[in-house]
Amino acid sequence: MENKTEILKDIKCPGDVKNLDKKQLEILCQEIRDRIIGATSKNGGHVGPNLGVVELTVALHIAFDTPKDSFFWDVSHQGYVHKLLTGRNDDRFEKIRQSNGLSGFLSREESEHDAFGAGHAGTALSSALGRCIARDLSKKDDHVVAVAGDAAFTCGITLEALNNISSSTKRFILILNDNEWSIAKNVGAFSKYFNELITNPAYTRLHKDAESFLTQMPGGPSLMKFLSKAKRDTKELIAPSSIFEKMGIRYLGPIDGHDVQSLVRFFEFAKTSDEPIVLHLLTQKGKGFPVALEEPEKWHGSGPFDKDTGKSKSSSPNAPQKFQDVFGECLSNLAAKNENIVGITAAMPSGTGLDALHRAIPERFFDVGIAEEHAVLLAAGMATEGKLPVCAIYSTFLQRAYDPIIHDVCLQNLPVTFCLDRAGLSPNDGPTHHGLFDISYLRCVPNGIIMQPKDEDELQDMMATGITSGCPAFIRYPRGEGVGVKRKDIPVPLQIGKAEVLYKGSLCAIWAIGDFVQTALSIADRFKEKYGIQITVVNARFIKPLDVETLLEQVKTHQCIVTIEDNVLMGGFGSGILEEFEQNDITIPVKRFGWPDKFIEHGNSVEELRSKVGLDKESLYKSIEDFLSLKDQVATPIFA
Ligand SMILES: Cc1ncc(C[n+]2csc(CCOP(=O)(O)OP(=O)(O)O)c2C)c(N)n1
Repeated sequence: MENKTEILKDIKCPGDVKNLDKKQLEILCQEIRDRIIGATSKNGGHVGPNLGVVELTVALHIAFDTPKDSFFWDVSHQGYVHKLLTGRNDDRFEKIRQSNGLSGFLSREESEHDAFGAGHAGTALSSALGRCIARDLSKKDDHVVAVAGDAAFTCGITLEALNNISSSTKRFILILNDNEWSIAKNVGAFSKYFNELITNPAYTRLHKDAESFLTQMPGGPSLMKFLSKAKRDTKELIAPSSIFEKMGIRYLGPIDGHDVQSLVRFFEFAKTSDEPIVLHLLTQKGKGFPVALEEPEKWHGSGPFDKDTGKSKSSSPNAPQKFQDVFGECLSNLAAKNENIVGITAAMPSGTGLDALHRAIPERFFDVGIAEEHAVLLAAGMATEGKLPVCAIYSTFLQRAYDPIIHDVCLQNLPVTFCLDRAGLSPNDGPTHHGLFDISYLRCVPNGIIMQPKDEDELQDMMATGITSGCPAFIRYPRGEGVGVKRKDIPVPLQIGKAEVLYKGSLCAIWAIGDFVQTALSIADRFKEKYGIQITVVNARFIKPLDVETLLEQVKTHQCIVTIEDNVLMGGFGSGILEEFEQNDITIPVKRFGWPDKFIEHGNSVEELRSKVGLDKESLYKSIEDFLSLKDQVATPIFA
């Protein structure tokens, strides 16, 4: 173990970290950092969060024994160190978030050391509590540890769990990994409160004393007596009870989250606690990588970069603007002209592009923390007072707010506009982040309109349509760059429920949404070239209400209908068309293309993942050709 690069290589299972000495642990932590920076520099990943939990994770694996003991990581984007220590330091780590590489999150399928998978925030405390209750019922004695970032305390679910812990179990260990950042700077009263705890000299002194006490005399009960006495003596004036203690959860902190030996002592102590306990750890997001320390928001999640300079490798100067940036710019322009427009984000100001509104009109920008359910209710309340709220929430995270969408916004027909970025695939993130369900979960709710633009200019028009519609409006658009079309200076509201017929033809009409419109056009071009047949291509624009008039017209002049969408087939856009046919007693061959009834893994790119289920351009062309029985025939379609 003398060679500087030897230690991590020899860690094959968590037990291997237990016997390392102080110096070896220091080297191990450095090697882990190098490994994370090396791997993420190639393919991107959650750099800052992982660099911040190196010591904390090493200490966890020294003090606890997974898989007997279990860790419940909130979001689990910070699980790379845990992966490296649990037998996954191989080629798959090198390709993390890529095809045949490890997932960027924890996954029960990936390892027995991953007690619980995640990707959405706020799930750690509730799921860990569930595990504790099950353990207690089974009369087992293993330890359950929830690790949650400070931003997890902006989530309603975290608070619901906190409310439930002390009445449900005596043995619950919570690690609060406080780095003061969500993706952006953390917001809200809890964040301020944690800061007060950190800066309260009484706590700092008390726990410095506690730490040195632990160093001298390891042993939980004595420490507890010491702490209780200290509090009694000072009648809580010097060390006021934390909010956790008032909820029946013993609080210890603030604790240096980068000192492995000290952390191990605190964790060993937590194992002996006969009451639920929270350890408040202070960590630095991006620790050990100066560029990440300087810009924690940028380095929360990064694309490929030069590991020496930190310079991004993925930015191509001539790339079209991203949908999120078009959204932000357009909203700021619309809001400048209409003072009722307000923007709401649930902890994703830069990811959604809503930070543009923050820069332009800060008083009409609201970051509510990781609180999608609250964000939607807040919007509903604002709408009752004449405001025109725009909720910018990723498709996958809007799932959190389903009840307020139905019960508060749609039932009361309130004019809230939802802009759902990341509709479709988030290829590197995988199943927790793909936005493949929103059409199905929104289409069945009365009163709302649902739109999907084929390009950035249409996104602007749809925003104008939604905001002026007077009803709930949902606009879904994909992650990443637009197609590079020229945008009008002033967006024009669309006629609600009217599709755009791009090619007028016969035989078959393809109804597509989003970027599949472009695919449909190129398929039509190929048919024209190969068979001399012009087929119809429709940009549906509105998933709801469907342009039934145009659809029923086309039934008279076409022999089949094809639909293509970036959503699960069940309950999706194509299903809506089938329902219309059923309602109108129409029987016509229909072929729907969309995502199958299974979770889609992570992978390299949208195109690659689409090709696995036959949704890439070439497969679609061939499938439609087969459906029309055109193959090997020249200009004699079977339906002719
Ligand atoms: C429901 C939900 N909304 C938004 C996100 C996007 N998101 C991923 S990580 C993160 C911030 C997490 O901050 P924190 O828990 O403090 O951990 P840190 O990254 O600072 O270590 C957010 C907002 C999410 N994962 N889930």
